[in-house]
Amino acid sequence: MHAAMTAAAAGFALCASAALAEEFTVTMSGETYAPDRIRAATGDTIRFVNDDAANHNVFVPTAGHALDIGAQEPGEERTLVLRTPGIFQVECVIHPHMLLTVEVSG
Ligand SMILES: [Cu+2]
Repeated sequence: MHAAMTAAAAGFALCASAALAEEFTVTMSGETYAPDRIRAATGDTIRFVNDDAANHNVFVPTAGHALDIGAQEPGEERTLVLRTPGIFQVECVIHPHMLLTVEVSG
């Protein structure tokens, strides 16, 4: 009885956190990420939309968050799920002046 109640409570917690997950949209336009700073929580997602005529990229050099999605062509969208708390920097390797700071709370 007690075990069953615990399982039910855990199931509810999972559903609640999924329902609360947020999606942030970052536009790559004019060789900038907009917005250039995001405060999110684990489980949230960032949707990168390339609105430029040039290829862009999502590259994260920060240890523990490292990522490189390769070339993202004009019109393409990529989604990043935030699974690890911390602060990391996103850069475009093609245009190193494109910077985005992401803060992920636990
Ligand atoms: Cu770029």
